[in-house]
Amino acid sequence: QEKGLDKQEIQNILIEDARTGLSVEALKRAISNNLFYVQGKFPEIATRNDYYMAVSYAVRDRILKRWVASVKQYLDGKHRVVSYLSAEYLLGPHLANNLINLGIYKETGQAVKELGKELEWLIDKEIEPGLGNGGLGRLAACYMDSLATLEVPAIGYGIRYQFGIFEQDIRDGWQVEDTDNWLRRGNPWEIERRELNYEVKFGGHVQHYTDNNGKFCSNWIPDLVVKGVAYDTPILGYDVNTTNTLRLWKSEAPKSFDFQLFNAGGYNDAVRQKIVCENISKVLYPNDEQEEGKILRLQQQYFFVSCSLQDMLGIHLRQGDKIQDFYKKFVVQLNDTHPAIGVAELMRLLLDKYQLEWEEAWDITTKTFAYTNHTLLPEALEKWDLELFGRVLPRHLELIYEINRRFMDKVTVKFYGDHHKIASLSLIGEGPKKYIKMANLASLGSFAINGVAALHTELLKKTVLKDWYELSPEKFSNKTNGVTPRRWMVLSNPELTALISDKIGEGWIKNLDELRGLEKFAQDQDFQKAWMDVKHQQKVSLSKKILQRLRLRVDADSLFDVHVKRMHEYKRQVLNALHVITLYNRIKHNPDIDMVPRTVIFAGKAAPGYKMAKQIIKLITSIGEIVNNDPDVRDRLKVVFYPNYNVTNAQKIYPAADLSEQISTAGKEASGTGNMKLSLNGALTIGTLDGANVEIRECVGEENFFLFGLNADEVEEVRVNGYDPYSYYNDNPDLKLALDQINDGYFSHLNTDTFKTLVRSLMFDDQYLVLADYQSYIDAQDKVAETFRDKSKWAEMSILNVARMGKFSSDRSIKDYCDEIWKVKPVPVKLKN
Ligand code: GPQ
Repeated sequence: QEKGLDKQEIQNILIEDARTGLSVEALKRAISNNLFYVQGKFPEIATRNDYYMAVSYAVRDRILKRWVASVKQYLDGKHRVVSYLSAEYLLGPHLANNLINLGIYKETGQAVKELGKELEWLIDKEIEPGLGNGGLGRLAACYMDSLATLEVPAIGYGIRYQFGIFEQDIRDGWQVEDTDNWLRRGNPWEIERRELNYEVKFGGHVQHYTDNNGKFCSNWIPDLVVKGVAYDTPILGYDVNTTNTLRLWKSEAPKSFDFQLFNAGGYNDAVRQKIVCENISKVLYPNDEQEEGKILRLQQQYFFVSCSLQDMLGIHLRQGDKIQDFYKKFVVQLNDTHPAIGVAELMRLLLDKYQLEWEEAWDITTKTFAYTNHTLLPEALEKWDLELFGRVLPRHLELIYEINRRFMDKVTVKFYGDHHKIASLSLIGEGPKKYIKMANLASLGSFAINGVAALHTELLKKTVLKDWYELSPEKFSNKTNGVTPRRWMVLSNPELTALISDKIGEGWIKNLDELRGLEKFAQDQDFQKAWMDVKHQQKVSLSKKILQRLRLRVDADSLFDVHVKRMHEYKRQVLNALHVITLYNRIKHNPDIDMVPRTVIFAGKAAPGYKMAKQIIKLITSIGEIVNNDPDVRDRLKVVFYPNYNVTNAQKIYPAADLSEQISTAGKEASGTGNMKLSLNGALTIGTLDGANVEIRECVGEENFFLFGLNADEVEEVRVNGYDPYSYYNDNPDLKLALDQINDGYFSHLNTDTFKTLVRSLMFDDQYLVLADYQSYIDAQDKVAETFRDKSKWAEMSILNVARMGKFSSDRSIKDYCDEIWKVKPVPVKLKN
């Protein structure tokens, strides 16, 4: 035993060979080699991207070694595996995250420096894979990180969109969209697995016949066959060897197909077919919590789910296991209803391909799937027009009819005479047009159903999934969301990380509850000062970015009031905008008013077809134009709309936030996760009792949380009694003034059309009760400002917020899923030569 190294460490050194060593020397050699042998360049002519690639490949080699070890280990032991099905993964840039999880950030920085470049400069070159819209896709990414960190065998399945979420630009104050060609410079993090591909059928018709044994059989004759090719991205855990797989499917034309046509002289048809096939994984639908009902979207869903299930069955059978034991090997988590077609697809595979009997197939299926619901918004609940569905998936329509027939037989007996309940449980909705209810398919086909925050789960049981809860209460549980502290603290806020680790060690990075150790320093003057210095430093950095990007100077001493998330009426960016106008009017009314200077920072994308959300962006930028250029305002108020909110930009914004805006109408936000990230970066929350805000407030203490607004029950009550926005407008002069200004064109060069629909909605049919919460919100904001004047008090509250946020690590969420739903255990991975 040498120099206090333990056995494991010595072994680790031995098994890191010349190619995958973690020392500065080894990294330097690897980067140089890659520049030469992979990029075909030498330093004099290498571009920034060449260096980025060279470093990334060096990192990838080190991850591959751990990946291979993980796969071997999983296969040897026949371990139970979590399969996460998600139409979205909002991963964020890989390089820096992998350096942190490998523990070689410093070493790589040094190696790159010795090669005459700056690591940060390369990290900033990466184009993030934006394969998701917002919270749902980002949650899947946090969960992949935690699964690997907790050493749980897992595979994430999804779609390799060629174009991810659009890039947002602001022109003349309006959002404009540009395509996200994220693959244009190549992707060093994925491995194309041409040999791993499956055929997926679409359309056509189904033949029925009885085989020689008298068995009733079905044969689906499609009119389109698409090939799904696997692209694997290794997901390395933090401070472990475990490296799981994110397997994304790209759609292509099967070779045989176009040749047939080609030989028949149908060249144009062949080319058209190829395009049809490739279109399926071409682009991410940019709607957040809004169902689209388009054929292509259904095709996308079925495409990736079918590839994934075929892949799992293949893995299972290759290990020599019985098909009947499939559910013991894999537990399949449905990330919302987007992959719910998997229930019918697994039935199809078990019945039509593996020739099982119905009861046996249904038993396996319902022991395989678990379903997470992410929303209570009715417009987000997926429904497919039955006729359209039948055209795309004729065999699945038959199966859904049969699943439903058997289910309805039971339900009709159980709830005899209760037609309303029976109709509500049916997988098929009636009306002028019949439709398929995906939440019902997911609920019936799963052994577990969960919501994503305590309040959300309770409301699910009372509203959207009420009948399902009454039918099978044992299926329901809550799994409050979490976020990974690796990306959202260590990576995005290294200064805060260093300060925390200096006080309580580094254990918190893997065991976030250890943040509790900061509590005892909350009143420590020196610590408070160091804490606020870090925050100030982050605000200076963000101010520089804002100056560069928007040519707007903001004061790093002002209160950074941050509202960043998708643009949605229920998230109530408008309520915040009304507050900004109110502050502005106070200044105009009393130009010498002594107020706490604020910088109000908004960011977020609007779905391209969501008119109201786009109008809200225009409102914010228009207010900014007036406020930011009014000499009366001086340094007391600034409004920023930071364009193209994505993971990269979020990592820059969170660390600089003083105040976190979580102001959705109570009962509308399922959980929220930005609320967690901001609080973990020391921001205090102003928020309603919605989603995970409720639990955050419980944890940090009500005295450290700025609460306002109606709660979910009161919101319901106001609605039942008839919400009358006009009365709030009439009775509140400040509110009246703000709304009149918007309406009269004060912020839109006297153009009264610009915000017409927005104002009309607020005053006459707003479902989100903005005006009802206005005064309560203003009062809470005044309290925020007063508190901010007392720097020591603010620091104390900020420290306590962070210290008490341990619950909101995605490690905790994943542990709960593992113990209570998935029944999987960690499988530590050892490196061997
Ligand atoms: N969420 Cl259904 C999305 O981001 N997109 C969706 O399509 C649906 C939900 C969000 C939800 O709004 C947040 O409250 C959650 O925190 C998040 O999912 C993760 O559960």
